[in-house]
Amino acid sequence: MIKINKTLTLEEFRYNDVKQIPYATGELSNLLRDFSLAVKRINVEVNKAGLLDVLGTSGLTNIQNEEVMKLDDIANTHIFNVLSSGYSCAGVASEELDDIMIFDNPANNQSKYILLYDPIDGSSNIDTNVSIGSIFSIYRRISKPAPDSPCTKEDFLQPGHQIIASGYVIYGSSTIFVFATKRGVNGFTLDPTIGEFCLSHPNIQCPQTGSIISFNMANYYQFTQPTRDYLKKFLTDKTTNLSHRYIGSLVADLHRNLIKGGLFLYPSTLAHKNGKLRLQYECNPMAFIFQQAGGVATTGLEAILDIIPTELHQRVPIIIGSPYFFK
Ligand code: AHM
Repeated sequence: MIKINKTLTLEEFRYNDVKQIPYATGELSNLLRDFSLAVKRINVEVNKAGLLDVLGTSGLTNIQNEEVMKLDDIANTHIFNVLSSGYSCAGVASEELDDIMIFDNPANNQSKYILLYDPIDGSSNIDTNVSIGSIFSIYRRISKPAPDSPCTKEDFLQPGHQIIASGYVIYGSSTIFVFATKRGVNGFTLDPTIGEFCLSHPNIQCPQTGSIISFNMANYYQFTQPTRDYLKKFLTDKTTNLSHRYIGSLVADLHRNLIKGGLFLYPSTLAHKNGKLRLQYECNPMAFIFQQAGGVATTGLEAILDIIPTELHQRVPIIIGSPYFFK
């Protein structure tokens, strides 16, 4: 028999993992499978973006008064359609939708989970073929799962330390799906020949330190004095040998820093007093991944994962990366 190296698909990996958890029902695996199906559909649109009519703005604005790109809208619909026609979550919240969407029917009401997502992160990069991503987080409901009990707003306003699983997909030189649970962080690369995500980055650990520092340099003089002092400490230390790298797509910037080690900041600026990035759709999922991989995520004053959300689309400053930068 010809020797073929064994590569686990996402489903095989979850199946093996779930076998080791005596009380697991497989519902979380089904939800991850559903999400992976939606992102495969998004990946097809991203790959043909210049050929299809998916570039540019949709003419709409979202609740935060930001322009919605056509691909934001398309990706949002793919994720919504797959999750609302499956039975693995009771409802969703999207960065592109004003309010939560409750799948109020007896089957979905029995699900333990709800999911929040940013369908396309890094939207300003869509038209120039720069890497973009999708981000999600999954929480166990506070409301009771039962056929006549739909999920509630409260389920979506939990602090990040309650996350059951979070992850991102990066549509880059290859398409990679990374997700974290309390059992670790693993990355799967899409094999386009068979249409499956296959384990390529097992047990990801964030390096203790790193040489990459990422922030929007054009905002430097809009940062507060304490932020500038914090940065100066590293930028003037010749022993650290730092390089500045900033893509402007959170998923791409953080995927690189997670693998290579480094620091990323989107702090408070004059224009964005609370930072620009959204707690529930961007900061919490990424903070959970970094924490499970041994990294750190804070606003500068408190741990990202400890913030009690007060509204769905709330923004927070974020400093995230290798532990060395937080000593
Ligand atoms: P988006 O939700 O419109 O995609 O904005 C979020 C993006 C992040 O991916 C990225 O880290 C940040 O905005 C870049 O912002 P800036 O252009 O201000 O540096």
